[in-house]
Amino acid sequence: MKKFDPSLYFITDSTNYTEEEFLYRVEQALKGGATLLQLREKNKSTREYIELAEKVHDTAKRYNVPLIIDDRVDVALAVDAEGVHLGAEDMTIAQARKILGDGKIIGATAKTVPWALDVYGQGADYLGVGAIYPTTTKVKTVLTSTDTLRDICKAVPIPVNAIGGLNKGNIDILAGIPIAGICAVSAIMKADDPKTAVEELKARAQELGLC
Ligand code: TZP
Ligand code: MG
Repeated sequence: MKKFDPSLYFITDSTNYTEEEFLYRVEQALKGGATLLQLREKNKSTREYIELAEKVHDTAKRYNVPLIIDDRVDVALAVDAEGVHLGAEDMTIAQARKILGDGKIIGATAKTVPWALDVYGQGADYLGVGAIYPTTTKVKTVLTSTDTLRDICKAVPIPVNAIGGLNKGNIDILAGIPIAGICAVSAIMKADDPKTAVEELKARAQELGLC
């Protein structure tokens, strides 16, 4: 499967949740209309990552939403996930493409135009660009300006998603930039009700013509 809709890209963070609560929240977000799902685990063993990915993949399949695995091509292969997301410290996009073939989605982080052109040239299917705003999510990142985001959108023909500190109250800053969608972790993961959070974020993004 290669066709995917990045418009409301939900990226998980299981920190501080029991597995049961985490899986419930993921499912609620899918019910709310998340169009793409990324399992993002930074502290699990390989085996734990695979076990959780299997469960999340079972849920995602019931909603027909592709599952992207953060950082780990081996974990993606082990659970036959639909794709991976790779950053500057991970395997290169070219290496991942060689292993995964053309059928899998490969997403890349990019924070500058040259970087975006490089990963696009290596075969990336979409880009995540940010952080647009400071974020409280466990991440080593610097801010990316909306001018750079716009330049990246214009430089590559693949979908570009904005990421970093985004929520329904601040995505108006993205209006007029030809992004394909928005990524959110905490706005959904930490919401009282992840289903409503996705519905509201999606409605606001649509209102602003962002997706
Ligand atoms: N890459 C850039 S910012 C970020 C990642 C993974 C974290 C986004 O999380 P949040 O909670 O939506 O700010
Ligand atoms: Mg990574």
